[in-house]
Amino acid sequence: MRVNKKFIGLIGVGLLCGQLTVGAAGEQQTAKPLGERSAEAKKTSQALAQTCRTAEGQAPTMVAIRPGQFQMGSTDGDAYEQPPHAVTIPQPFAISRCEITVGQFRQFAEEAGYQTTAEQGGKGCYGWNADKKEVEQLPDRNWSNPGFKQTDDHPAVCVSWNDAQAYVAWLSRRTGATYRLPTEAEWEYVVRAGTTAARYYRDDRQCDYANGLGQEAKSIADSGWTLAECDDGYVYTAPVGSFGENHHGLFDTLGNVWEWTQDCWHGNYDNAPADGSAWLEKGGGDCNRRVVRGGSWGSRPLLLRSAIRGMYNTGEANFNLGFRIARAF
Ligand SMILES: [Ca+2]
Ligand SMILES: [Ca+2]
Repeated sequence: MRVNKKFIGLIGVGLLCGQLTVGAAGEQQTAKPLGERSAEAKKTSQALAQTCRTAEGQAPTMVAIRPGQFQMGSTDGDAYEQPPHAVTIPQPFAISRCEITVGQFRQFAEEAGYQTTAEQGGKGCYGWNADKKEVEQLPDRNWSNPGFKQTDDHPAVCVSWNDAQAYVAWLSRRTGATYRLPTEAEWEYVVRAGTTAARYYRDDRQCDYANGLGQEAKSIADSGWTLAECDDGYVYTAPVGSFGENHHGLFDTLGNVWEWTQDCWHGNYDNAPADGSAWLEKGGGDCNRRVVRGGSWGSRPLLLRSAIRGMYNTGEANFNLGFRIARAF
């Protein structure tokens, strides 16, 4: 694999691309949802999260994932998530440990001279209109001005699906590796990581593992909003890796920002592919809308589940929507 020396893509910690092998496909063992985090576990999380804060010239840190099987979908939510069905992921792949950050996105935007869809023609990004108490498209909002304070370590928001495609195309050119968005099945496979419960953490531990709507959001909340009983400390986005990682060492898969996937929108899983590939036009897929996953800082607990599915227009941007990336071996 060709590697641009100025821009190295890592898989795992300290391993150059192509040097990592993963095991053969097999039945994934059932894993238990994670519970209370010890002081030692928090220290490990902090060290792992540091690997997401990449230096200039370094691609986002990737985690190698073994092939395997899992049950996709759920009967906990609405018809979107049904029927639950067996999926086999036939090939190893890698996925970014964290959501793509503002710093990583800036490096792309500046180097490629790229204008996001929110910036093109003053279209803007959907955000909170405090006067109207409504979410609406605001012309001055974009990834560098989403309407709340973000550092380079916060997840990039106000990026459309088209922007995410431009990012992975640029990163692929830059590194010689093949970067892309994860498929919807890959996303759920890595997030579940062998768990079959609604979440990879215990239902009573949300604020240890996810940035969602908790008691901290009372300052912006409407009376009708459902908040978690705990306080996670972040009203809007949190720097990536601020919470506990899942069994694969991935951060913020549930919560912080919704994440784009490659798949076109289908209203349920009837005749969905069983091989982990992206489900596109086939079976009536609406490719003007793509699947988003995982819920965000603005999501009530019911939306922070491994099986939750949403959809968004490919050319629109939102202040609670970002992405993480995948990479082929
Ligand atoms: Ca929060
Ligand atoms: Ca997320």
